[in-house]
Amino acid sequence: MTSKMYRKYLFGQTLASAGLLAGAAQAQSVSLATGPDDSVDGYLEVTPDAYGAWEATSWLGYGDTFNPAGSIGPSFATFSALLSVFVGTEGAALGSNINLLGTYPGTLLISAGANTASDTNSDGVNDTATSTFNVTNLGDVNLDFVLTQSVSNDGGTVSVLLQTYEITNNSASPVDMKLARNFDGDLSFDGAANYYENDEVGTTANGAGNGQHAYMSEVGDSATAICLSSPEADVYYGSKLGVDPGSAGVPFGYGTDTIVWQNYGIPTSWENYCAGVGYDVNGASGAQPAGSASPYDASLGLGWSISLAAGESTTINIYHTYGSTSPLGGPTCDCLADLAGADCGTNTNDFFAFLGFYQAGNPAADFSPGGGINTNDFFAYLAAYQADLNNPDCPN
Ligand SMILES: [Ca+2]
Ligand SMILES: [Ca+2]
Ligand SMILES: [Ca+2]
Ligand SMILES: [Ca+2]
Repeated sequence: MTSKMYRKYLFGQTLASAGLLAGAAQAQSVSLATGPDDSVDGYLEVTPDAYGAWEATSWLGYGDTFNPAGSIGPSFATFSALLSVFVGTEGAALGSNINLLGTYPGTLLISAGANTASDTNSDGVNDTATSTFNVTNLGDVNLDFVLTQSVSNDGGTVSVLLQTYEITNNSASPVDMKLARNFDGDLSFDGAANYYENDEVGTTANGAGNGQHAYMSEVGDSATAICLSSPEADVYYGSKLGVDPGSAGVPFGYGTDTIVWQNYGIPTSWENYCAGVGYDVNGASGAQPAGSASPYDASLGLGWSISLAAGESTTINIYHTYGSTSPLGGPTCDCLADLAGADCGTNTNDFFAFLGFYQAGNPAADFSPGGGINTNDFFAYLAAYQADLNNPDCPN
């Protein structure tokens, strides 16, 4: 047993011996799947609870199953996946798993209603769930959430879980909050005994114009990739244990630990950083990037900063795309030269971003056919920029 597994095992044993696991409600977890047959390439099953969290069976959750394109059969991908909310120095991990609640002793109170699953495409398998929950401090924090979760397949080997969180501030006071999504994948598709030691993280978000996202996969195998994305997110990160973004003294952890918790949100030095790649740059980490430490555990995250007036609502969409390094679904941007901020608007900020990518030889500057970055790409970018200036959908 590795140190990571042993640590988690001990934690579970402690809870079990304390009697805390007896009758523990994994509140309202439901199975959502793309169809009845897990032998089909692209098959996806996830088991989220009423808060949108799910965990591996080894951590007393109900797991997930994905069948990647090709000879690899159905296998599990997630250790834990959850959203956390922070208001100042108060916070809550939005999940019902007894291990999660032990790891993140929240100061905000959470309570959920029913998680109701349905079969929207009449294939005999539930694919959509709806639920509501509340986050409060019994004082000036009172947030109501309406959550819709659905799985779908693209007709091929890529499937997606879409989670839509509608958030309403029911307090009489305005609220500033930070949300953090954690996806601690432990990809088992390689079949190795220590399957979670050899995953890589990467991103293709920079220059893509479709919001912040990052992915993890078995090294170099996009069929096994899971991409975490949100058009509304402000920041992403791709984590490998031990790597210290910007040498800021806040290294990445195992993926399911308390660093984000202790910082009341994603640490500033992690924002838009991918291990082994850097800040605001596309690429992939490999299994053991510089600075990483055994057992090289990998995870992903997204962050949002949201302010709501009394009574105001907002919506965020979180996509877990299985079988691709880039997001399936969600709005895409038709602005060809939109490189800075991925905000579907083209202006001089995008031009300067291009110059930076061009100088660095970053693939985000590859605008002309053929590999490599050269003057052809420079002229192709100028043409794209001019086209955007003439496009009323790309305000500048
Ligand atoms: Ca397969
Ligand atoms: Ca169905
Ligand atoms: Ca693996
Ligand atoms: Ca992991």
